[in-house]
Amino acid sequence: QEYTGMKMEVVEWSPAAKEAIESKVGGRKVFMVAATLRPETMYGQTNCFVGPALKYGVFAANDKEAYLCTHRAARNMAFQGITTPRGEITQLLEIHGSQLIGTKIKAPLALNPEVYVLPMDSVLATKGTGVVTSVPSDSPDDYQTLMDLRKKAEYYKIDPAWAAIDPVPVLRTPTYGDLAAPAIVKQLKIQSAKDTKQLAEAKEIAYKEGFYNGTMIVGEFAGQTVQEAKPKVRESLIKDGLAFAYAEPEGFVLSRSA
Ligand code: ZZB
Repeated sequence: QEYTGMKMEVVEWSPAAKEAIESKVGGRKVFMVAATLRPETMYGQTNCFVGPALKYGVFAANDKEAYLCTHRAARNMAFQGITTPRGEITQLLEIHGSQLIGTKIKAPLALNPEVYVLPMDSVLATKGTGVVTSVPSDSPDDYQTLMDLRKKAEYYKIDPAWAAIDPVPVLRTPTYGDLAAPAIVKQLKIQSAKDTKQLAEAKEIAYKEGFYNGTMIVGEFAGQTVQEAKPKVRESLIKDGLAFAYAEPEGFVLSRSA
């Protein structure tokens, strides 16, 4: 899988993270790195998700920057030469996902340029970076999780203000309009993020519909099809230093450690 690694710069740590992190990064700028397959939807980011029960690390990328992700992702980045020196992992500290909730970060390209970190139980430690940027307009999982968090903010121990940004229209499809994910969630009568089977189906529909029938309605490539815009948005993010190419080299990593 060829992901785009989005560099989401930390603006303000949550109180629990501040204590654990600030003194240990050697003055480096810290970025949470979110792995996405949908760079063209980055205009519609409204928050970011981590797995509250997952373990994360902050890893030196070089003398000036550090990346927050799972150890597994840091290892892949080191072998891909994304961090230096190539093949070497420099972990600065370890932190639990739950401690990151409420951290404020920059979301490159987003119409809402600053967003908060929220919990999502279905984030997999074995995929991407373990950090997921949330686009509720086009990702059914993100939309339903955001709705659940809003409904039960107290239960999830979040400040409602962190989940206050509404889905932002990014692309238009003939069948589902400007907000495909909410429309598909409604159509499939999905009630909560625990409806995992229907959500998997919704994701499949949203992917296909967006990719084959979507037209951009915001950003530099508004008016172009999603298929045209996707690689252009990606290239522009990478050129501007806001993202990098990140591959999920399952076989590669296994053969290295075998
Ligand atoms: C932004 C985005 C916008 C995404 C969208 C999807 C959609 P796949 O196809 O199963 O590989 N993701 C990334 N890492 C994780 C993780 N560790 N655990 C759970 N989810 C993760 O899924 C790749 C997508 O799953 C990624 O692309 C990311 O969310 C999420 F409008 O980034 B995406 C219809 C989907 N729409």
